[in-house]
Amino acid sequence: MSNMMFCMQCQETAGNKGCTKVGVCGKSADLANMQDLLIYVTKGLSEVTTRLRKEGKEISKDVNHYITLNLFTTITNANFDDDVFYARVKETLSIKNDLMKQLSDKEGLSAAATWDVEEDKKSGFLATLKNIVSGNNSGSEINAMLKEKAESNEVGVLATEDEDVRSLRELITYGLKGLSAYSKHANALGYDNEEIDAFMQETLMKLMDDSMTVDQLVALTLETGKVGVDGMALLDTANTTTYGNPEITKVNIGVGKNPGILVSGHDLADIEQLLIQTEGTGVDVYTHSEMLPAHYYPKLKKYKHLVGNYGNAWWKQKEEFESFNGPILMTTNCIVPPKDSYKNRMFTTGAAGYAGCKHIEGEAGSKKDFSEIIALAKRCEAPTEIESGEIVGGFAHEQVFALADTVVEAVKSGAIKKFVVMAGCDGRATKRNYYTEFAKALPKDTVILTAGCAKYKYNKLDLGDIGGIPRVLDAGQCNDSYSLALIALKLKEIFGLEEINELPIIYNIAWYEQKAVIVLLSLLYLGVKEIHLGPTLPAFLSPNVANVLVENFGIGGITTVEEDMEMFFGEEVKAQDGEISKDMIIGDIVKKNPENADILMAAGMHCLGCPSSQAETLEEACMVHGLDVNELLAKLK
Ligand code: SF4
Ligand code: SF3
Repeated sequence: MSNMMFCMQCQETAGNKGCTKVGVCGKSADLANMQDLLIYVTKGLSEVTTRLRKEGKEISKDVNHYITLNLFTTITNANFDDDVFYARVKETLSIKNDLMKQLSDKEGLSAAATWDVEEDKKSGFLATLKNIVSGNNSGSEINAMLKEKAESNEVGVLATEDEDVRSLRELITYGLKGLSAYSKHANALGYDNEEIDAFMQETLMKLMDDSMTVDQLVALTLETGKVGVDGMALLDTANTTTYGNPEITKVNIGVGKNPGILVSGHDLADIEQLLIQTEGTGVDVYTHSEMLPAHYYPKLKKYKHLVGNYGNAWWKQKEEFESFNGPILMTTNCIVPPKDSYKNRMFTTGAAGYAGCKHIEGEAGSKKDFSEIIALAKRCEAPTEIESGEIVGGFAHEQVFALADTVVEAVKSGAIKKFVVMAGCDGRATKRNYYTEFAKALPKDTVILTAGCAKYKYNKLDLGDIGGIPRVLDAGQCNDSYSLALIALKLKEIFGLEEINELPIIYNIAWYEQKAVIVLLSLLYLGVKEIHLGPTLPAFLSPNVANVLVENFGIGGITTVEEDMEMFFGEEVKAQDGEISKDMIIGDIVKKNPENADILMAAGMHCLGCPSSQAETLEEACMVHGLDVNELLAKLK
């Protein structure tokens, strides 16, 4: 096979491990290779655990958690620390060696499962490994061997000539990585599901099985979606049991006068511990990007010093972390390689990591010590204000069910015509401005259902409400896409529909990181059709695999806002063309709706019949009549 291999990490481009795109993700080719090697040895370990289960032997929670964290550590933009990968590869091999001793049937194990045993025979690898494990570390020698292995063509799920097999393996691998994120967060709150762990491990093993046909891999892809739903349910139970059900919440986007700590990523257990440890210290806590939904949970929002959300989605962190002035704690992805100006106040924990940034240790569910971050915060200035006001969120399933009567009434009366699921990820590519423009162009009788950091493209626009129901309903993190599925299923039940696709719901999902893949697979498993993915279709989908998705599920991409409006809404949206604005001609405003004439006359424009009304804009007319254009515009809208 060629040396050009698809990158295991990158969602935006079909890059390769030695790609010139390193500037895009901030990862070196060496680091990308080591991440692939970690997946490779994790597959070997998973083959051993899967066999042990078949032999009726129990696998400990610690091993399950370890495998889950290995997967999560390699997720898009979570960990950029080479040392972490070298250490985890060695530890994974060591765990596997121990478990191998319990395995009765060692016949036909894959190369990934037997790898270090072979090396032992050839080059004394195991002897060196034993030295390392026993603390007698001659790290550079073993690291050189690992590096060599990582660069070999054997490593990587894509080590196959068949592009369809490769594409499906990649799709499933990303799905598993997303699933590992759900599991890891649930584990951190003391929730486990051995069936999910066993599935993840068995599937990792199957990804090395060259006898699996394309059809079998397609079936495995859907099964991954099914377990994805289970994983989301597990995490939802963990979050809502621990912190209560999210509720409608106004979140301050300005700043206070105290120094603050900014918490980013998705791990609620981490922010809770930080809130407990900062209480009464005079240090405030702010959320950033995907941590925003922490404000929606009763048992987190009760902390008075959780004062607001600072900034936007992950990709703007270089400017926002700079102006925050205080320490930043990254609990998961997405990390942008930090600037030197704030690198010494950026900390990581859990699966997140960055060489040169202090890592706060602690296993999932253990007590972490954040005192160093708190002490640093006390020496920092308060954050610089970059915006002010509030945003509203907290529309997870229970909160929406509580509003079900109002929502159903609005649908029945025609006040709400359609829901548009715009969940997913945000990113820096300018083509993603499509989502801002799409949200603005949506007919006013539509409601956006969102989850994930994609919301930052439109959650600060004034999109208004429909009879008190905000036009953007934020269910929470990308992890909370489960809520959107539950809301859809509830509406299906209330309206007595046969199947989910009869609902007036459009799916226009933005994607970037690997968790988006498990959201997609879960929706497919739930039978949702005609999902549109943007800004581009995943590059790793081979033409045949893309065809399977198009033919069986009606998956599509996006084009321009205008064309997509036409596609989704047809005539309806044309009727809404020419939304009233300040620069609209008075005559056109009246033509659009004759009742507008009454509003204009009541405001003092008694000259509607005069010729100038055919040439003057609303703004010009307001100037002439000494009226406030914004006030009048609001009335007309
Ligand atoms: Fe290149 Fe993307 Fe892989 Fe980074 S993640 S090395 S940008 S292909
Ligand atoms: Fe965002 Fe990374 Fe996807 Fe969790 S934080 S949604 S991109």
